[in-house]
Amino acid sequence: MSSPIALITGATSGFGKAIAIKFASNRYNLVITGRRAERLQELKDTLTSTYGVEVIALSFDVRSKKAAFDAIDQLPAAWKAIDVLVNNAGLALGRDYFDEASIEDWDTMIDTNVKGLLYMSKAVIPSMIERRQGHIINIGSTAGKEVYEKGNTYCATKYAVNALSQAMRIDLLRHRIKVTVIHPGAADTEFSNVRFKGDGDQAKKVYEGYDPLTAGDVADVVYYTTTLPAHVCINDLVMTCTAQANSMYLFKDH
Ligand code: NDP
Ligand code: 8X3
Repeated sequence: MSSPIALITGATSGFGKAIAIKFASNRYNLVITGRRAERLQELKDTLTSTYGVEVIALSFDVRSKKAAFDAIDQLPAAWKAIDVLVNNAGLALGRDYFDEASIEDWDTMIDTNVKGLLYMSKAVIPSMIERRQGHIINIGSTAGKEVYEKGNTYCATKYAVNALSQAMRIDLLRHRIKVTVIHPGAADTEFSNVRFKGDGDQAKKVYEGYDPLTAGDVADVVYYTTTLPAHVCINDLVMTCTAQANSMYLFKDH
């Protein structure tokens, strides 16, 4: 296979799906992952027919250590040479005061956003080390830069993504592996539907009165970080819509 390979977690929706489309349109072969197998198959069919790239769809839960390692182990040898790993799968559950929030929601967020990222990175890194090249792109959040009211554990998981990105960059220097963390602000995806557990009205309100980021905006920036020369690495990048300054300041005017 002469085309580079990108593995994108959480490709069934939002950023992950848009990132998959962006990389496919730039001639990457792709490993796309997520739990919803039907959506993965649909995306695989679209990418192969539209862009003529090769795609492997792997349906599993990143919270399962065994499933994450098995997914990488079972890849054909040529596909183990992953050039770009995008750790995108993640979620927020609930927006509640610390004392009122659900411990089950906390467990799910920690297991997905932090442990899932650790498992996927640990499974993919050996082949990058072997080839002395690779690029890991972690999706953080403005929530990992400033804590906001009722953001508690979601924010903490994104602070962890930020810390782990720094740690990986330092520890993987000797293997010539690039580590980038991108922190988007509010973006209109299925994120708020998931956060508010299917309450569409509450989810819709999050994006009213301003023009939020789109998944495509984030995909463009993720892809851009992979286009730089071998000696250049974007380490840490915060991106918001023009109406947003950070986690706390969002200007709504329409
Ligand atoms: P979406 O809900 O649209 O997409 C989330 C993706 O993560 C889905 O593909 C979902 O796939 C996958 N996912 C969730 N849990 C698991 C799991 N246990 N195992 C495997 N895959 C999983 O949201 P976004 O695209 O907005 O979110 C993507 C990332 O961006 C997340 O890490 C989020 O925290 C972050 N982010 C989002 C922002 C926003 O405002 N939208 C802003 C900043 C960061 P499936 O359900 O099929 O498993
Ligand atoms: C998602 C953005 O502001 O809901 O990470 O935390 S926010």
